[in-house]
Amino acid sequence: MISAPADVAAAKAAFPGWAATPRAERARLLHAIADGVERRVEELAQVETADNGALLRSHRRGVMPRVAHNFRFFADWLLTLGHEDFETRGHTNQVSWDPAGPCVLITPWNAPLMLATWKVAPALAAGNTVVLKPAEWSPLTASLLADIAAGAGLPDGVLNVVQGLGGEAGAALVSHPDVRRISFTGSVPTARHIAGAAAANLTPVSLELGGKSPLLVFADADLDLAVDLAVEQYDNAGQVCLAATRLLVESSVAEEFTRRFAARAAELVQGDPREEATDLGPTIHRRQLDKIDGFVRRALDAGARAVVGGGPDTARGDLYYRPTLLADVAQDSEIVQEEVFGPVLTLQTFDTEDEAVELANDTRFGLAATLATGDRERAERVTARLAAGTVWVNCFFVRDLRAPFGGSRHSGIGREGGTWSFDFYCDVKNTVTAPKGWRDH
Ligand code: TXE
Repeated sequence: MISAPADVAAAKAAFPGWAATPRAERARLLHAIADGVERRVEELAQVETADNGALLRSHRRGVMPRVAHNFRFFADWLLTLGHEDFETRGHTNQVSWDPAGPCVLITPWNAPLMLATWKVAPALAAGNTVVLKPAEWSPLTASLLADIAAGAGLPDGVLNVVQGLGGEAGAALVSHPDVRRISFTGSVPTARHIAGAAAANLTPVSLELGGKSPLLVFADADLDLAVDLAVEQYDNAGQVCLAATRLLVESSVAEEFTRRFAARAAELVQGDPREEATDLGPTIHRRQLDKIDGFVRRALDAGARAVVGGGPDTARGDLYYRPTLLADVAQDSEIVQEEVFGPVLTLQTFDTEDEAVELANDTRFGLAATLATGDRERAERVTARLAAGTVWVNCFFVRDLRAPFGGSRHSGIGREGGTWSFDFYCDVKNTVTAPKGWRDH
């Protein structure tokens, strides 16, 4: 394994050549990587599931094809990125997007290749070189990606993958003075370390962190749709930063909603993530399961009531946590305020729109919010008041790469997607030329 500084040196050495590579050629190589991903979808899906335990069927049919799309999208976007010209008293201003330099990309285990390629694709498209450090719990697909990129003809040193522990390999990368951008997805405590290390070198940082997002269910909603949206929050065993883990339901429909939700949750198939019928696989590791269970135990001790689940499924081994819904929880309690990152939802009720908005916004996070309502005007009113980077109305998890993605407050700094990615991965330059700047030859 190459040590972290050696990889930064490789990225630094490869940068001038890659930055000078014509955009059309960079785009061609990114499409070639997408071709390589598409050829190896089955292998990537199998390996990702073996590594992190998320469902094989979603890796196979959803995630890996979208990984290829990530490269195609940013390759095509690169070709539309133009120069902006305007005039000042006869002088021309020309705004251009220059590649920034070597970028360090640090990614988590819950959606390893998907989250990595949201960063790798725009960073490479913009003309930067990359050092990618995947999470130590899910390292394999990043190394496969490096293999695919080499096979596609990406020059040496342009995409480097470092494997190692966060506190060692990751820490060495983020404190390196030759790094020009750091993009991180992961936990708040790690983000604090990274932001501190980056501050020493004044390296720009993009942080995509956790959430405690609400699902607001109004009495005028299609209740079956609302229940579907709520049950969807158990995807990936709840290990999703965007998950709407706080169900906020209007009092008049709370009983009916809870009854239907419990019935639907009881139908979920928990088991081997490689089986086609499985809805809910294992958690990433035993420590995560213990952490999830700790949150639930403390909530129950404080008076919460388990409407659904409420503990691990020990019959299946030591990695499975039963889908859980906790009611009778206080707004200022740990279970309502902290990210659990497991299949655990809370249920609270409200009587007015004001109360719903107040509860929704009352955490330190601001990543996403979901609304179930049949009233368009209400949706507009409530959306305008929600502190969230993404709001879904009567839907969930719809993601277009042209749209900004990210959160406010403890959910992060910056946005990924479309032009927001290029703004981050480029140094923007304005060139002003005098009206008679040129001698006639
Ligand atoms: O994340 P870490 P962990 C949350 C979730 C979960 C908790 C812990 O609540 O229970 O975080 O997960 C690298 N310098 N999320 O401990 O530590 C590490 O190697 C540089 C939410 O696994 O943040 C990995 O590659 N890098 C989140 C990456 O950071 C360091 C997804 C993420 O690990 C480092 C994952 C350091 N000092 C967890 N220390 C989301 N927003 O989706 C660690 N790393």
